[in-house]
Amino acid sequence: MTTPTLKIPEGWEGRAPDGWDWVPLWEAIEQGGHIFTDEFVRGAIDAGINPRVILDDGLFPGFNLQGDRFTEQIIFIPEMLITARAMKAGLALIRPLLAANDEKPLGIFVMGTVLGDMHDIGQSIVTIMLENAGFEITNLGTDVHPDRFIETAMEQKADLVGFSALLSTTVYYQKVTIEEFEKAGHRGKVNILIGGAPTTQEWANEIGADGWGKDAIAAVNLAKDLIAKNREAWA
Ligand code: B12
Repeated sequence: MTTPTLKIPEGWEGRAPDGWDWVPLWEAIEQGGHIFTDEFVRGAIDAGINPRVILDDGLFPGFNLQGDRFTEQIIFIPEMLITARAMKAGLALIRPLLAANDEKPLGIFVMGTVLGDMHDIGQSIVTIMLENAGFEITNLGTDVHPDRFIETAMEQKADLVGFSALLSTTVYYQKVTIEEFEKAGHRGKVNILIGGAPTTQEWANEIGADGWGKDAIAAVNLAKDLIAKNREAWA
């Protein structure tokens, strides 16, 4: 077993104002201090720090430290949950700053975490980045039944649908949800993207997804590449 340590983002000083100190935020996320996180992130925004820098240099170090401890079973669900709550308090503040302006959306995207899976930090980050890139997103949250994905895709006339899964047991529902789109006769109308730590390009190929994104940047590039393909399908 390795003892997890805080990974300090290289060169962070150059991305923050002189004298800035992220340590209180790293510790707040680590300890699950969501109220302090909210206040600190507001201060970082007021100080003019780029929201992506706040995410990478401010929010992730404490989250990743706890994530590594959770993986090593040094901490357990309650501690991880309060860290996730603090992380989400920070994400909520930077989301509007990263969101796109009111131009016509690049495409309509329905995102969610599949049935049985409660993990939503990664898909929330992908959602923010897609919004930032100009997509209109409906995020269905976690534990999403295949029927709900299908109903929402129909209502929204979605171009793209994204299924996140973090458990080796729930990736199965990525496959099931694709099958349900097929059974409902809507598979040809949407591009389906999958993601989440246990997923791979091979898994995406195997279950017939249109793409796999290893992270939020890959997800945006993929979504942009796919958008033209089925644009007229709902016409
Ligand atoms: C936080 C966390 C939790 C929190 C979730 C809180 C929340 N609101 O999300 C809580 C405490 C609730 C939790 C619970 C459980 N967890 Co958990 N959890 C984690 C942890 C530490 C971090 C996950 C995370 O947020 N990563 C950070 C984000 C940014 O990364 P990401 O999700 O991979 O997303 C990126 C990419 O994958 C991609 N992406 C993600 N989604 C999508 C979607 C699309 C469409 C695209 C294109 C891309 C994309 O882009 C994202 C951004 O770059 C991981 C371990 C780890 N260090 O990863 C374990 C982990 C995922 N959990 C695990 C387990 C076992 C569980 C539990 C079963 C524990 C238990 N005994 O009950 C429960 C399951 C509950 C359930 N039914 O879902 C295991 C899974 C093992 C496995 N392979 O199945 C892990 C790997 C820990 C471990 N090694 O043991 N967990």
